[in-house]
Amino acid sequence: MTANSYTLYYAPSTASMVVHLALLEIGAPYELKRLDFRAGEQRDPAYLALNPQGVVPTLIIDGKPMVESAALLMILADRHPESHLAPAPGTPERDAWYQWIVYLSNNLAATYRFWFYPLDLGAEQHPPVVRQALQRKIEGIWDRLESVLSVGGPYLLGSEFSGVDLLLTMLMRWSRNMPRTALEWPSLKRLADLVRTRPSWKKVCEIEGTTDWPNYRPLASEWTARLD
Ligand SMILES: N[C@@H](CCC(=O)N[C@@H](CS)C(=O)NCC(=O)O)C(=O)O
Repeated sequence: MTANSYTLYYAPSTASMVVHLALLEIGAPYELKRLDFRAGEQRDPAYLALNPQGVVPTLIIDGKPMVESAALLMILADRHPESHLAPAPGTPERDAWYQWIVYLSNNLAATYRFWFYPLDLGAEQHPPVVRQALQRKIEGIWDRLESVLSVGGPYLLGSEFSGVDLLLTMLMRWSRNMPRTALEWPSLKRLADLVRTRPSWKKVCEIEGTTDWPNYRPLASEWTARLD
């Protein structure tokens, strides 16, 4: 086994996307293993041995399975400082980088999990009151980010792109079938437009076979939780 050997277990359009994007930004060789969610491959015992929660991503780093998309982004940034996915350690920019990764992961990603997986809250479908509460929470996060980015953008750390912008853009993309997509917030749209012009974004869409996300406005009748 050589140093920097990476195998990413992924499913298109999911939390594995940010890890895939980071690997592409780094330019390190990696192997991909796609899981078919419809076939329930994430609950296969062999996969559960790697990732007991039965979710993606799992990144095998030099033979060791590691999980949690935000942690994997931080680990990859540390292992490849030359990729500038993170500012230098010990700087105020690095402090802000940690802050935003944890904010996005704890607030936005965690709320999305409930939005997309009603069974986590014990129901096949959310009652309208829960659905509206989750939508309000997500939109409140867009409001907060918009106020930060409108004065301090275009990126989350200001003028410099970093890996946290990959995380944010992936999470914004998940709103594309919601009543209001994150692209309705102008400074968020500006950030996403910048990230979507990066070669890593184009490449990830090509490899995973996902669409970029158009300015799609669903009809109210289509307001269903959909991952793809
Ligand atoms: N906190 C985890 C969440 C991972 C997660 O929920 N992944 C979803 C896709 S976005 C998944 O694998 N779902 C399959 C399932 O729950 O059956 C992370 O960020 O890595």
